[in-house]
Amino acid sequence: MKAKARRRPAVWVGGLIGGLLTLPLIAILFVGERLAGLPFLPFDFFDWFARILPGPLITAGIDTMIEVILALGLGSDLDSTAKLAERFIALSMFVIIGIFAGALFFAIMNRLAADGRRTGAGVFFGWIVGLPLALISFDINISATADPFLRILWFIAVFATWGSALYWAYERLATSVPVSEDATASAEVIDRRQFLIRLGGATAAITVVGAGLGAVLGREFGTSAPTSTGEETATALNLTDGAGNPLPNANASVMPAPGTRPEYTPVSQHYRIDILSGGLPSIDADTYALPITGLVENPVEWTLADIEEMPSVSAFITMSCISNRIAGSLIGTTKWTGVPMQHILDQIQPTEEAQALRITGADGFDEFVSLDLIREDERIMLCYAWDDEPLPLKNGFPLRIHIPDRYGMKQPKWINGIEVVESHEPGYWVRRGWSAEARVKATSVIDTVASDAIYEENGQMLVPIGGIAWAGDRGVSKVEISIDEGPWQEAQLREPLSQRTWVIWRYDWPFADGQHTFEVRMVEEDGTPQIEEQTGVRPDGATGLHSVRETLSAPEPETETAS
Ligand SMILES: Nc1nc2c(c(=O)[nH]1)N[C@H]1C(S)=C(S)[C@@H](COP(=O)(O)O)O[C@H]1N2
Ligand SMILES: [Mo]
Repeated sequence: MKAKARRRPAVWVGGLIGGLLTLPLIAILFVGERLAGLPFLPFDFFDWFARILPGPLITAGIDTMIEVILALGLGSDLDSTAKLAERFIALSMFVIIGIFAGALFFAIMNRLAADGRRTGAGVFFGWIVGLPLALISFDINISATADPFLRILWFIAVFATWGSALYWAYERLATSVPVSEDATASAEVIDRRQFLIRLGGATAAITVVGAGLGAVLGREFGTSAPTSTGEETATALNLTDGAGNPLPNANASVMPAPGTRPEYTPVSQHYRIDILSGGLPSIDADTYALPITGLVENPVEWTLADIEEMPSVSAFITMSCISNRIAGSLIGTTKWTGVPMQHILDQIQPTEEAQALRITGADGFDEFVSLDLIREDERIMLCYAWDDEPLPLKNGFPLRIHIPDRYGMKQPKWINGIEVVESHEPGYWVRRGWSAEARVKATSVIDTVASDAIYEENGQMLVPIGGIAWAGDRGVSKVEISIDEGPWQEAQLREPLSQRTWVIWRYDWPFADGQHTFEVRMVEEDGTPQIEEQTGVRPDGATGLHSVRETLSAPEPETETAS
């Protein structure tokens, strides 16, 4: 006697179901992240994938996404749009994995299970899919706060559930419905369609509830945006530092165009980038000690008080992330105070074989700095204060290093140890394919075309245009603006806070009504022009010119209008 009639559901139906079931899986992983600091696998997978792919490919993918998001009017500023794009790609990739896995499962089951049930096949398959994802997560995720044991249990549970649901759906479709003898093919089709609709509804419901729950549980993923307090924004005319002391260029004659970013970034608004997506390291200032070990005559372990008693230097410094896009917000300027690293070398006395420092952060980050570089450059400092205050926790309390002319990735925060070593090796991001040198690329940005500050001079209407230009410690000799692809016009340069900060530029354009394109470029102090060719941030930092489009119209003459 034959068992119940079985069908072989199509492989594409398996793909559909695999994809559908992955949506609630994502939602549940999201809730786990928010509630218990468990890893969010889609982002772990994306990070891993992004690192094994050739850099330009992934950058091109993200740039395309950004263009789509901007074109749809869904993004505001470029950095949050880039994050949005990354996350969207990450989630899509995860769903695609689910689709392939579902199709594969149905194909396998169609071969194996023609003669009946294979209980446990779903759970087993779920684990097979989950295992590489879990391994990737353990390798790459340093932000999850949950205990590793809990993580393992979590992965076992969620993938068993996902696999079981897949198996259940397969069985449901493979087993004939108890319809009458004369059941027609069309009855089957209707039954299958209804099943898929109900499954779609159920997965959608779980996904929405899970995502909603995750959202209200309120932990923010990833590198947090700078926190801005409304009052501090939107004026470049801050002539004092955070403590109210006049800035060194307070008397500079060139004033920023209205709408230019603050020349001195309020510390609370300074960008933050690091490998931590969850909480910040917990560091106790009273018990903190910095060990400097390895190839030294005089190993030390200094408290913060020891370090603060040493000779110190202060400098106004602009720092940027290597992943700052053209005109991005991952750049800021403040006053750094610390101990010259040359002084520290004098104290510890590296041995003959010593070549480099390996500096580690409390988050597991590390970078190498060559001793030759320190000996050549007295400006390299072990920094303990920003804006005359101890470093904010998010910006590296209690100690971080400053290396002029290098992107942030070469400059560890939360320093908890320095080892003097024999060779200069690739640091955290260099091992992951980013530039070994990480020398800052020259950049210039239009912050404002101040259409609300149009003014008249000698019968000519002028619109102030302004922004920043920066080339690490290499200085800015010229900034030029081109309007509607016309000839390059030289802008005025405001005296900078220091050789290591950005320069505020300004150009007052005798404008014409209508829509215009504005483009900016700069020249370094030694005459080197800014690189005009567009390249993405990976692996060496972005190049290319910034341009904006703006529509201008002359203000109504002499009528006071409220705005
Ligand atoms: N310990 C540690 N230091 C770090 C990082 C990190 O992830 N961990 N990120 C680096 C990168 S990529 C940048 S751009 C700067 C950012 O410093 P900020 O967050 O204070 O702006 O820190 C650098 N130092
Ligand atoms: Mo960075």
